[in-house]
Parts: sequence; C-alpha cells; structure tokens
Amino acid sequence: MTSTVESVYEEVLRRNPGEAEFHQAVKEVLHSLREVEKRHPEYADARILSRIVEPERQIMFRVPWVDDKGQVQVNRGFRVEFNSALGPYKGGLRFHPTVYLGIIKFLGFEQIFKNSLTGLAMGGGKGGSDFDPHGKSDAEVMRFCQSFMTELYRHIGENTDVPAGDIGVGGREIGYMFGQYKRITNRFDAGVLTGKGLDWGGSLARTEATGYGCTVFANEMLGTKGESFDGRRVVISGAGNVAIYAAQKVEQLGGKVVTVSDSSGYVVDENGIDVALLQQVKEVERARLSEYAARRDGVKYVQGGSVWDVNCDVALPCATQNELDEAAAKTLAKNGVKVVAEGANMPCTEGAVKVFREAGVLFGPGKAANAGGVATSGLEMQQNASRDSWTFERTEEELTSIMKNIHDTCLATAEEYGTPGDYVAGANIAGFKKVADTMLAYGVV
Ligand code: NDP
Ligand code: 2IT
Repeated sequence: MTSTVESVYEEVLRRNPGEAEFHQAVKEVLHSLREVEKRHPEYADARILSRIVEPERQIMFRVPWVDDKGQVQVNRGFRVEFNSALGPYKGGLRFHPTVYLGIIKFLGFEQIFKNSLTGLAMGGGKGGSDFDPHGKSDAEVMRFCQSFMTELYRHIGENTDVPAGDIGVGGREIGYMFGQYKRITNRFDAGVLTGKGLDWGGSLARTEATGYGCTVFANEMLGTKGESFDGRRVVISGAGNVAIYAAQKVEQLGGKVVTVSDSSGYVVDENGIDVALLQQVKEVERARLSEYAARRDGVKYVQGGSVWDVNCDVALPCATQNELDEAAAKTLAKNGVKVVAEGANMPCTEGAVKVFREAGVLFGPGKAANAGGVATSGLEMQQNASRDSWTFERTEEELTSIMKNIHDTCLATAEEYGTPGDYVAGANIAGFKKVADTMLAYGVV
C-alpha cells in the first residue's frame, strides 16, 4: 500500500482528534510535499509520510507542587519525542496555561524540519506544561521546575533528548531544572539542556539567537529585492525573548522598530523602541508592557487591539501561534508591508499566508526564520561536548552563516521543485528530504 498526501492527512485527523494546531502544522507540510511525492516514489513505498507524522514517543506526566500558601497544585507535563533520525530529540519546553498535547505535537512536528534545516545533527522534540509562570514567585517557579524535572530527568540525556526554553521558560527556569537534574543524577551533564547560564555551560549569543537570526533572515529576504533594514519601519509583536532581540538586531541594521506587544496590548513608539528599557521592564522586573509605556514619553499604549494595524515595511510576529489572521494580513498588505518573517512558531494562520502570497508579500515561515535559536543550542551542545566556550563574535558569526544558508537553501529548493520564491515550500521540502532520506537509510524502524 502506498501513502498519499491526502490519505495521510485524513489519517492524522482521525487518529489525533481535537488537536487543531497539530492538524494545521501537518497540513501545511504535507501540502508542500505533493511534488516531492511525485518525484520520489521510494518515500511512499517506505510509508515515510505515515511514519513522520507519528511521534516516536509521547510522554505525559503529573507535576504536583506546593504553592506559597501551602496548597497543593497539580499540572500536566509533556515531552513529545517526535523524530530522532538526524540526532537526539531537540526542542524547547513551553510553560503556558494553553499548553495541551496538540500544541506540543505541532511544535515538535515543526521542530523536525527546522532542526534539519540548520544542518546540525538534531532530531525533533518539544515539551512543556500547562503551568502559568505569570504572577508566581521565584520560589513557586523553583518548586514547579524541580517537580517537573523529577519526572523528566529519566527521559532526557545529551545523546537522547536535549530540552531548552520556549514561551515561559528562560534562564531562570533552565537553572532550576538543570540544578534538579544534576542533584538527582549526580552528574554534571552540561549537554542535557541548552539555554544554560554562562557560568555553567551556556553559550554566548544563545539568549539573542532566535531574534537575531530572524532579523538576519528577514534582511536576506529584503536583499532579494535589493533592499535592507536600513531606514525601514518594523512592527514586532511579543515582548519576550524573541521579540526583544529581534528588535535589538533591527536597530543594529539601521531599521526602526515602532511596536512590541504582549497578551494585554501593544505600544507604539514612533521614536523607535528603547531596547534597554524594554529589557529592564521585561527581563529584570518581569513587569507588564504597560510599564514600558508609563516610563517613556510620547509612547502610545493600546489596550487590546491589533498590533498589525500599525503600518510598516517589515512585520516580525514574535509572540505565539495564530496571532496574525487573514484580516490582519489584509491590513498589513494594504499598508504596504514588503516582508513578513515569523520569529514565533506558526504565528500566521493559513488564511494569512494565502493573503501574503496573493499580494506578493515575501513570507518567511518560522521553521526557517526562527531556526537561529535551536541552531545556537546546537552550537552550545558542540561547546559542551568539547568543554570549550566560544566568543560572542564567533558564535554570532556561525549563527549568521547558518541563517543565510537556510535562506538560500529555501530559495534554491523552491526553485528546484517548481515554486520559485516560495519560502514555505522550500523550507518544508528541504527540511523533509534530509529526514526522509535518513529514514530510508535506516530501514523500517
Ligand atoms: P517569552 O515567554 O519570552 O515571550 C512570549 C511573548 O509572547 C510575551 O510577550 C507574551 O505575552 C506573548 N504571548 C505568549 N502567549 C501569548 C498569547 N496566547 N497571546 C498573546 N501574546 C502571547 O517566549 P519567547 O519569546 O521565547 O517565544 C515567543 C515565540 O517564539 C513562541 O512562538 C516560541 O515558540 C517561538 N520561538 C522561541 C525560541 C526561543 O529560543 N525562545 C526559538 C524559536 C521560536 P504575555 O507575557 O502577556 O503572555
Ligand atoms: O522553537 C524553538 O526552536 C525553540 N524554542 C528553541 C529550541 C531549542 O532547543 O533551542
């Protein structure tokens, strides 16, 4: 029996009911693979598509912890080990109240192709919890992280599965989890987690990597039109790790970032976002974005609303999935946006991507444009394995070269498969082919 794109998608819907985000991610990838399927019947014979949409392993577990009032709380933990053809499972942990299996599976599925595109030896995985770090004390976050790792530790390892951060998981959480892992195992296995602090095995430029990489990718996209960020007006959503460092790099490249946002609203700063103040408010004080507006003259704070109403040349969605819908895409296109590059994972809906395509707006999908974070995690693993630490400059240079390479690979692959300029097709096909060829080499496992 051979598998076709249609029948595999139907099977995914049937076997994974209610997991809308996972369906969406699978649909997009499968759609890009029609031409590949025609040219490579060997994939269908080995049922590569049916195998690649099925996680190798899914772990779900109870995470009990005690809050500051002495009350017992119970959250749910996840780790989906999706595909280890190219290397140990690799991908972040997300702590957010909206987390359920469908979110972790969409993220883990995307991660397979993203990690493949980096050219580094990393498989795909993702994990997290429906724990909400907002408003929790450091002590509560620590107790939660310790309980989470007390279960997770038995499933991970530098050659098995290497988690990192994502929404709600940054340096503080990685520290608590690494400390607990070290205590339980009595091993200083630096390579078991990435995103570590600089004194205990972390890599310079990992904090900046996703945002910097996304901006570099967008700059390459602008380059295909003979343009650059210089003098460009940029709208960024989100105010977390990815958004902050995307803004910093845009500024370095001569662009002006006029917005950032969070789940409560957005700011418009016509003088250009003050990244140092943003870091102080978000990273040091862990305050809301409204606090940024309160401390800076001439800044408009819009409660609720859509950041995509603000006109710009370049839009970088850096908050969360499906934050930019068809209506927002139409507004952006009407206002003359030239380039959209996804810093977040799947922030643009299927309808939004269609609008960009039809309007001739260049669109860089997350699995290509935000691959700088996991790529630099790969560089952190290299440094850990060789007990070395590189300079910021060397690490950033490697990151930049990986991002340019991904950009060029997307375009070359899109051209080869008959969809010139289509970064979505290019990223999906190039990411997929390496994994598929490796799965063929391994036989049916
Ligand atoms: P952070 O937790 O640092 O920041 C997340 C930001 O997005 C916050 O401003 C948050 O606002 C906002 N946000 C989160 N959920 C929602 C929501 N449901 N609605 C509106 N706003 C929301 O996360 P990161 O910056 O690390 O991650 C942002 C995106 O980038 C995610 O899609 C992540 O998967 C992706 N990504 C991250 C990488 C990394 O290395 N960190 C690598 C590649 C991709 P609020 O505080 O109000 O919740
Ligand atoms: O979505 C992502 O690529 C990440 N959250 C980073 C994963 C990693 O292992 O660094």
